[in-house]
Amino acid sequence: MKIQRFTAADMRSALARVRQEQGEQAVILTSRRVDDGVEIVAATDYDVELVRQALRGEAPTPVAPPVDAAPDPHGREPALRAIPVDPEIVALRREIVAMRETIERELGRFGEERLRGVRVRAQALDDLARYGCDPDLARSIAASIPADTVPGRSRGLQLALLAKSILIPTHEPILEGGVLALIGATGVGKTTTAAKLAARYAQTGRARDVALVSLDGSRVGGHEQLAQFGRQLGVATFEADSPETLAHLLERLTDYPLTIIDTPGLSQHDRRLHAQFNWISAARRIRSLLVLPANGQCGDLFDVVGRFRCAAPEGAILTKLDETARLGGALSVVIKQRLPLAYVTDGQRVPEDIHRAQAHRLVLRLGETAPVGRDHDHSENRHATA
Ligand SMILES: Nc1nc2c(ncn2[C@@H]2O[C@H](COP(=O)(O)OP(=O)(O)O)[C@@H](O)[C@H]2O)c(=O)[nH]1
Ligand SMILES: [Mg+2]
Repeated sequence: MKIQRFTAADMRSALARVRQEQGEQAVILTSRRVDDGVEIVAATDYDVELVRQALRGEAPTPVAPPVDAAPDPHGREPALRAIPVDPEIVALRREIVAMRETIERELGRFGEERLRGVRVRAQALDDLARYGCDPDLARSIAASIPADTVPGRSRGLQLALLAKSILIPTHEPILEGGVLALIGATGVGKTTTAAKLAARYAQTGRARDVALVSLDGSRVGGHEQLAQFGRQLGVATFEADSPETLAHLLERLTDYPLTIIDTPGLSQHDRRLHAQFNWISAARRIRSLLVLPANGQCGDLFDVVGRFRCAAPEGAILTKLDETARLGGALSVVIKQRLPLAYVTDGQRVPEDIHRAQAHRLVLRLGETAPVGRDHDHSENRHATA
């Protein structure tokens, strides 16, 4: 069973987070008001038989403690007894899930209609949709625009609100040194970004202070791609094909202030490596950054973030900004998943096309690259770019 604690400003956002992270089968164990909103404890992957026993008052068969159960500050046991398991109750729960979805959808629609009653908010909803922003995020931004805002100011305000919600790490991750792994799906730009980061680090000091490690031996030419970048940059490149060789290699590389690990993408084959990667990270601290393509579909990106949550990435890198006109989708994902955005990349050149993420630049880019809306007053736009 996987038990997690979620906090959010209100019940709707808390439920949305539960659903995003634990899926439709999640069961709410407890909910309560806390200082800054509401807190929900929810469970998924629970053992139906164990719960049945608990409901019948029998001593449950011993099982390993849930590894990722959220620690309860009050030392309470998770409220197992609150989980309904009778088939009828299960059916009922499914209905409740469906009802909850309908209510949330209706609330969303209702909220949107109400927001649309105010011109500047309607404009914000349209603009944010054009940028590719997630509708939930768009509504919460539109709702934060005061109703009496002068129309000419609404676009600036909406971008400022969006910029404020992008988390940017205060320290540049590579400058903290240590072992940094780039994780993410295949083809998103991990290898290229690893080379860009190594080159960027070398620019601040010496090329021999950074090592590159390739774990991508499963693909023909996988190691070679990184090795080629290494040769161009004068950066030492190493390979590891198993968790054991990686652990051994990292021992040898402790003298390097920074080691960047390039990982293969997600696939059936890599799943084992991924699991063992977690194990190694316990032995020597490997931090990770999740690489997400800015031109990806919002839903796919949410999925990827969910799948890599077990590696606990400390932040994200958005790649391929140059390949999208709707950057709002990817930005919505990092905002809603509270992933600090460390870097962005906007081209294939190494190392020129990598930059530290800057919230205001990103939101300005939204306006510049988005397709032009049909029913808008663009006097403000002209004014802004004049
Ligand atoms: N346009 C553009 N292409 C990129 C960017 N980053 C990487 N690429 C390209 O995307 C392709 C896949 O990159 P690669 O680093 O091999 O991805 P990996 O499979 O995640 O390691 C390569 O052709 C890269 O040159 C970027 O910021 N913009
Ligand atoms: Mg690669």
